[in-house]
Amino acid sequence: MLGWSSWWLFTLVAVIGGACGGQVTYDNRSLIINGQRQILFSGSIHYPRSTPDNGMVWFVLQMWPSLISKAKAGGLDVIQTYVFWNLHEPQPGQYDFSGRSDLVRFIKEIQTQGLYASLRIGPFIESEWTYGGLPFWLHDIPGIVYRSDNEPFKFYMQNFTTKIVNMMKSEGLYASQGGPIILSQIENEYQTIEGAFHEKGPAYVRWAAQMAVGLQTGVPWTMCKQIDAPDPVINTCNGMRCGETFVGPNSPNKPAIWTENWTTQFTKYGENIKTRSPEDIAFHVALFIARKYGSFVNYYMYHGGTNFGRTASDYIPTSYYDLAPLDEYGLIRQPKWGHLKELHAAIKLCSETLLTGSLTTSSIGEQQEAYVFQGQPGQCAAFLVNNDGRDDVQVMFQNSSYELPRKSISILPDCKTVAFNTAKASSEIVNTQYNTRSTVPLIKFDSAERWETFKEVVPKFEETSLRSKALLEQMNTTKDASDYLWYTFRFQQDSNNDQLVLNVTSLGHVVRAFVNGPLVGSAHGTRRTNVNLLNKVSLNSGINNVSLLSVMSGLLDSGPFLERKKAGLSDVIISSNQDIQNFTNHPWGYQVINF
Ligand SMILES: *[C@@H]1O[C@H](CO)[C@@H](O)[C@H](O)[C@H]1NC(C)=O
Ligand SMILES: *[C@@H]1O[C@H](CO)[C@@H](O)[C@H](O)[C@H]1NC(C)=O
Ligand SMILES: *[C@@H]1O[C@H](CO)[C@@H](O)[C@H](O)[C@H]1NC(C)=O
Ligand SMILES: *[C@@H]1O[C@H](CO)[C@@H](O)[C@H](O)[C@H]1NC(C)=O
Ligand SMILES: *[C@@H]1O[C@H](CO)[C@@H](O)[C@H](O)[C@H]1NC(C)=O
Ligand SMILES: *[C@@H]1O[C@H](CO)[C@@H](O)[C@H](O)[C@H]1NC(C)=O
Ligand SMILES: *[C@@H]1O[C@H](CO)[C@@H](O)[C@H](O)[C@H]1NC(C)=O
Ligand SMILES: CC(=O)N[C@H]1CO[C@H](CO)[C@@H](O)[C@@H]1O
Repeated sequence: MLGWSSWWLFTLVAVIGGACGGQVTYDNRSLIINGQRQILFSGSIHYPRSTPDNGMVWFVLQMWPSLISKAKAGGLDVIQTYVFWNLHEPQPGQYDFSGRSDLVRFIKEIQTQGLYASLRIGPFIESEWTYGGLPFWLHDIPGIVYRSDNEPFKFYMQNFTTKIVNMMKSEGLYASQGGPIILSQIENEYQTIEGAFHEKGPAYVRWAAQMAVGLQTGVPWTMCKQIDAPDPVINTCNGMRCGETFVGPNSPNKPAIWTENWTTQFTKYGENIKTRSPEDIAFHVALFIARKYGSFVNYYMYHGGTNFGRTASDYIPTSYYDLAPLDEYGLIRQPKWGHLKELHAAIKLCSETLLTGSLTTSSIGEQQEAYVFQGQPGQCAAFLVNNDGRDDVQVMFQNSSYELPRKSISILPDCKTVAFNTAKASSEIVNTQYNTRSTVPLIKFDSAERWETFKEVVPKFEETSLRSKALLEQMNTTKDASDYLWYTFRFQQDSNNDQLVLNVTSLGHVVRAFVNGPLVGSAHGTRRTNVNLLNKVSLNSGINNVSLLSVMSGLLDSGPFLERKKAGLSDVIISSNQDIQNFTNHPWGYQVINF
């Protein structure tokens, strides 16, 4: 914790050191800011996935300033964020930019700390965020088809994009106005679904590019994973290995930019937690710079944070990219943070040579190659690449011998001395403790007065007011007011029978079944499979009451025709050895649970 006096001093220094933007253009080597080519390291931090403050314990919960300063200390130049449409426009024309949604405050914090910002407006963002960032009210706009050459969708997309751009302009936040924003993104990985829209796909891409460019931000626009991004919009690479997979800019005057480089894989319910080693990340960053003239690399995520409330998409837990260089709580995660910091420092030692020098590639072994950038007389930088995943090797380069660990790249900022090898962590990092988190209790919730209990009533068909003769689609019924929808029905049975099976199929995501009162079973699906509940039940002679609670774990965030996607129960059957009773088309009663 800083004392007050040093806090003021820190703020003063930070303001003086603040990023002053300038004209941003580009050529085929890099973005050009105020006439200077730049190699930029960027990291994604999404403002609504952490807390600006809570007005109470500011030094603990004021996360934005500390996240940004730790990113800066890790060698980043740029903070990248999406803009979250459904957070900002929960109802048409009603906006919210308060608290965790305070985009302007977040961008100004980046500026205060002397970094640049990259604003991915989308406004479709995917991002494991509910409905991919689209407000659910779009669903009920007549004739709408999302992300296509469709007038209603284009109207609302242009309306929101304009709102955000105008807001940034009125606060003077574009680099062209002296602010920190040097780059903006329109749409998001659209190419992956473009084919589904036939000729309306390319038409939409052209429209989106033209609309964005027409907003005159004074800084370049990108489209990620979009090989046909129209000039002057820059097509950028997303993925884990852009040094190998990126086909390159689609026009000879555009730079090679990597907008999404996974630092780990996001976690899904029911699946194992996967991570990515710092050595693998560093290898591919160095390869992208050496082999593709890469000049901008963004880590997705640098800090993942928390999916608060109902903001996560289907089957995504509240913790987001906890294994990123900054963990969910904003604590530095070693060795990832430190390893990447050393990589950034090594690249910065030779950035001028990389940005102006001419590149020659040569073979220095069967699976080894050298990338040499030759600049002004005396300027030379080299990347020695060992693609061999099994063996460490000894190579000769410019008459000197170098040891290259398997699957690694050595960076020689002067073509002589190894400043960094992507597979070797420095002893300083090796000696820090990995993967430990210590916590200090601040508040205890152990007094009885702080607690209340609630007992939920299982509604019966009689008690419901919304009725239908068939199974209703869940999202269209809840209108996103809740994740919980009761489906109830009743039916007459002539004799007692305890040899029956209740079979419920649901398109998402959890089902809990109550028969004549008690819970008889529950089931859930996964990101790839539907829910199937099969439970033995016994029924009484007379009226039986079945209540099925269908729970969604967030709305879907991807795929074409999102507006037509379905969730909730699709088939309900009760069967015995002799016969099947099909309740799919039967009188049903519904109740939306609002908390
Ligand atoms: C960049 O453009 C210049 C001409 O402006 C050309 O000579 C050079 O080969 C290009 N470099 C790359 C990497 O495409
Ligand atoms: C957005 O649409 C609203 C009506 O819903 C309108 O009042 C507003 O002017 C529009 N804004 C822009 C920037 O087009
Ligand atoms: C390597 O050695 C050869 C022969 O001694 C010499 O001609 C050449 O200039 C040397 N190259 C470098 C880069 O030192
Ligand atoms: C949504 O519900 C309304 C009635 O509230 C109905 O008219 C409409 O057809 C439903 N749409 C879909 C896609 O199910
Ligand atoms: C359960 O119902 C589904 C959908 O009607 C059906 O495909 C499946 O075969 C049924 N399972 C059993 C065990 O009856
Ligand atoms: C089902 O609900 C009705 C109406 O509340 C009730 O009369 C009936 O006893 C219930 N059936 C069972 C088996 O609990
Ligand atoms: C139950 O009825 C629905 C709607 O008519 C039908 O699609 C489904 O195939 C039926 N299921 C069985 C197992 O007969
Ligand atoms: C190309 C690629 O793998 N893109 C992924 C990058 O990360 C985001 C967020 O985790 C995913 O949504 C993309 O599919």
